[in-house]
Amino acid sequence: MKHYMNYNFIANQLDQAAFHAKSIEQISHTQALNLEEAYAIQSISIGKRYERGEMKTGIKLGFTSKAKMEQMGVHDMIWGKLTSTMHYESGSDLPKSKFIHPRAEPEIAFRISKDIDQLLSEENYLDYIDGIAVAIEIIDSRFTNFKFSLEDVIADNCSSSGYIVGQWAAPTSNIQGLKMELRVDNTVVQEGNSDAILGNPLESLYAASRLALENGENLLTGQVVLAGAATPAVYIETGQTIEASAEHLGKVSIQVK
Ligand code: OOG
Ligand code: MG
Repeated sequence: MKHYMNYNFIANQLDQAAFHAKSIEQISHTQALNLEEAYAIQSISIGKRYERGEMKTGIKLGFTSKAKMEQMGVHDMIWGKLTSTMHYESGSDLPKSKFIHPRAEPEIAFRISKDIDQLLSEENYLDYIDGIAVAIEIIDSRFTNFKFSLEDVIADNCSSSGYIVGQWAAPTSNIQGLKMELRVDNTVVQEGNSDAILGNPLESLYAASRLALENGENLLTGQVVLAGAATPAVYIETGQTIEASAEHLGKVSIQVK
C-alpha cells in the first residue's frame, strides 16, 4: 500500500507536468525505480487521462532504432499509450503552448482492423491490419532538459505527446527499405530508412502485439501502433512546418503555432 501511494504521487506529478506543460525533475534523481515499477506508474498516470475523458487510441513503441537509442543514451525497447488528445490531423496546427520542449520524429503507423487476440507474425498480420502510413510523432519529455533514465522515460509514458498520421495505404505494400525524411520548412533535417526500425517496421508491430498480450493491454479495431522513429528527433519551434515522408507512403505535415 505504501508503495502504491508513492506510485500514485509520482504518476500524478507526471500527469500534471504534461497537463500544465511544466517540466519536473527526473524521478531517478531522488528514487530508484525498476522497470516493473516504471510501467506501473505509467499505467496509473495514463489512468488519470482516461478519468478526464481521454480515450486510448493505440500504443507506440520507442527505441526501436539505433539512431534513437544513441541520441537518448538508452538501450532497450519501450512502449507507451496514445490517447485521443494526442491525435492531430495532417495539415493542422500544433499549439506549441501545450508542450514543454517538443521534438518531432518520422515514424511508420499501422491501423488495426481486428481486435488483436494473438501474437502477430508475417503469417497472420494481414488479418489484423488494414492500413500503413507515414507518421510524425511529437515527443515531449516531462523531465527537465529532456534528460531521463530508461525507467524515468517509461514512467513518463515514453514522452508521448502527439501524433499525426498520413494517408493510409493498403498493408500489402512492402515497407522494407523505404527512404524516410523529416523536413522543417522544406529543408531536410533528418534522413533515414525504414529498415532502421528493427530491420523492418513490421517487427515493431509484432513486438507491439507481444507486449500488449504480455501486459493485458488491449489493441482494438481502429487503434494505431506507432513503430518508433527511424531517425533522431528534432526540436520544433513556433512558425515551423514539419513534414515527414516515406517512399511510396507519401507525406504528413503539421504547422507549429
Ligand atoms: C522517448 C521516446 C522514444 C521513439 O520513437 O524511439 C520514441 C524519447 O526519446 O523521449 O518515441
Ligand atoms: Mg517515437
